[in-house]
Amino acid sequence: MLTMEDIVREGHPALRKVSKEVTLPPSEEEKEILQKMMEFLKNSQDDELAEKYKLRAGIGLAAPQIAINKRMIAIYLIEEDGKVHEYAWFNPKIISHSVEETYLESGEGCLSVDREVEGYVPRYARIRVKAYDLSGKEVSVKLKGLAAIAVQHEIDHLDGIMFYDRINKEDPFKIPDGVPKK
Ligand code: K3U
Ligand code: NI
Repeated sequence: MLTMEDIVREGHPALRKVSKEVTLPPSEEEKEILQKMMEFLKNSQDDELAEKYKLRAGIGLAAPQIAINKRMIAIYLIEEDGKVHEYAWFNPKIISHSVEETYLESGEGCLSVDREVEGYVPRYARIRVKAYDLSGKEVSVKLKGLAAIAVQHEIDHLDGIMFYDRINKEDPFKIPDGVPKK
């Protein structure tokens, strides 16, 4: 199983590389890595396992965060209404998005960043993602809310982008231009 020791932190070169596409169909080894990434997320959200293995809770993980520069991400998120977002994806790509932007008022965090970074991270409010699942089947999923933000955060990792790169340097709490006025 993966633990926090497997997660690389700021300064590791893997976090700044553009990751390579996975050749399809994925190999058994690539599928096992992606399954382990999903297992990590589930364990990290299980109070007992998180305490036992000292895991920080995460809803998303990208392969570069375990020093593997391949385009693979896992998302595990249960929304308040019970909707489960469980995605283990190869070669995810945003194929369309809203003009409208959004951001988390609490800012974003990252398992590869051991410090608080304050500021708003502009994200598309709605996205459609095309990807390949663990069986190698093409999927197309429409997302909004935290799930959409998490997927954008993870795809950024595949492109060597950290969430704080997107925070306005002069005014970290400036409401992004694409956010509708209340
Ligand atoms: O957003 C997080 C969360 C954890 C438990 C419950 C609810 C929310 C933790 S931060 C997180 O999951 C990162 C993971 C990372 F760094 F490895 F990519 C992804 C993320 C998703 C959405 C917003 C900000 C960060
Ligand atoms: Ni991150």
